[in-house]
Amino acid sequence: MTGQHKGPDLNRLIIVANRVPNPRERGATAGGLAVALREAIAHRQALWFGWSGQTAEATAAAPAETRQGRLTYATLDLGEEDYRRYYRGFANATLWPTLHYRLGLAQFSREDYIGYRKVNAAFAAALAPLLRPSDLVWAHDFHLFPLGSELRRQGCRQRLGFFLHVPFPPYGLFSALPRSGELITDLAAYDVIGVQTEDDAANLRAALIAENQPEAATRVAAYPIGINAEGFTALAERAILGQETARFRQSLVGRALVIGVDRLDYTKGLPQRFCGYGQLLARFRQHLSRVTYLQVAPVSRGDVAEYRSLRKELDEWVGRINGQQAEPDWVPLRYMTRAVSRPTLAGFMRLARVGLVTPLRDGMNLVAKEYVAAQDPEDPGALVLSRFAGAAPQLPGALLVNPLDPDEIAEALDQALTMPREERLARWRPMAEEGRASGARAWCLSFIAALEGGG
Ligand code: GDG
Repeated sequence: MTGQHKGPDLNRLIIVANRVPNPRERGATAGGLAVALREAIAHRQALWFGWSGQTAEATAAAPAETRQGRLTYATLDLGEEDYRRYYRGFANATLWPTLHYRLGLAQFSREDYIGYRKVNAAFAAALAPLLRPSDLVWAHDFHLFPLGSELRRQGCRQRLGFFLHVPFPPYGLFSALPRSGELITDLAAYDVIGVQTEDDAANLRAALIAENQPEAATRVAAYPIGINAEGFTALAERAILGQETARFRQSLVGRALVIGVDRLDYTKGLPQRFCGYGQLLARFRQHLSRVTYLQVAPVSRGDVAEYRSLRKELDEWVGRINGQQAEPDWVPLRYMTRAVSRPTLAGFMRLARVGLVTPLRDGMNLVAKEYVAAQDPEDPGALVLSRFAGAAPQLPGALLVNPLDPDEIAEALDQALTMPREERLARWRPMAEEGRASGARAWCLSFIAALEGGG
């Protein structure tokens, strides 16, 4: 990175993503993507294109545009039927579980698949007229596998990039999905095909080769996403002095805090994690009444059946653990399904002795990186991390666990809670350095450099 930006000479960047952040809401509930992209594109002309988050009778043919400085947002409302088939159906109930290695949870319906392709074609038809010849197009995530080939069908000759935020499983698993060959072939329309980790890259290359796209396989590379670590550290430093963190700290009355922050999703391993915490209290009795675990789990995709049953299961776990272990003056597990503001989250993470991040599979997992960035450099906490998070190879100081094994989680929690300060420092320092060096901006710039043909 040179640190210089040439402003007007830079090619305009077109970000295409299922959801476009609302320009007026600066992020109480911002997801991983919005968090990572915002400042990284601050010095370019950019167009952010995608679904408005609203439904209408029929999918709009032309987008509504809002300008904010150099950034234009262009959004389409989705027709009710398209929303059900494309978003709730094929994207969330078919592709999401499959890409997270959960074939048993995947539903397949031919109508949903057709709806998914139809919305990708509608996005391409609405976007193509807005494109200038030198634009760079960067499509995000599993909602948009076919977008590149649909843009080519519209006659677009721009450089097209695709980044998959979630894992890509081994071909043997992915190919069990009906029509998976078409989806893999669609990816060959992109000039740059990015994934989070080397494992994902190897899986996707093998899939492209198996589907007779060996040349496209050479365009696959890993671009591990990062966060704005300095920004998050500053947020945590400010928040720790604020009223909300002070109130929360008081409520802990000196007990060690374990924190978990995840969208309420079955990939995040929450039942196993709660069970692991229950095992900690049952097996390592010295922690009784000395530890509090706060799990923030804002509800997502509440209209998909698996998410509703997960919520019920977690309610039961919380009731069981607190019912069995609580004292009149101690609630071992505090659980909230409301989102909290980002500064509040940063303050709570800084306060926590342990960050507990145990997804069953995760493309990257930004929470693990946020936890590291939020720590006090004089007295950092310890991170317990799933070995199946894409972030694991980048966070060697974490205590890695198999998230399916509650006993292993309990043992790691005990180790983290009793870890001497010297060891916490030695584990944390290199992770914090790595987090600053490979942040959101570096991630964006390296992908864009590849898209420009220079990377
Ligand atoms: C996908 C991939 C990949 C969560 N609760 C609250 C809140 N959050 C924020 C976190 C973090 C973000 O949401 C979640 O990011 P993750 O990376 O953990 O997970 P996904 O949403 O599944 O994201 C993932 C990511 O894309 C980027 O490529 O890492 O693997 O699945 O920033 O802090 N933020 C606020 N309140 C909450 O209650 N403010």
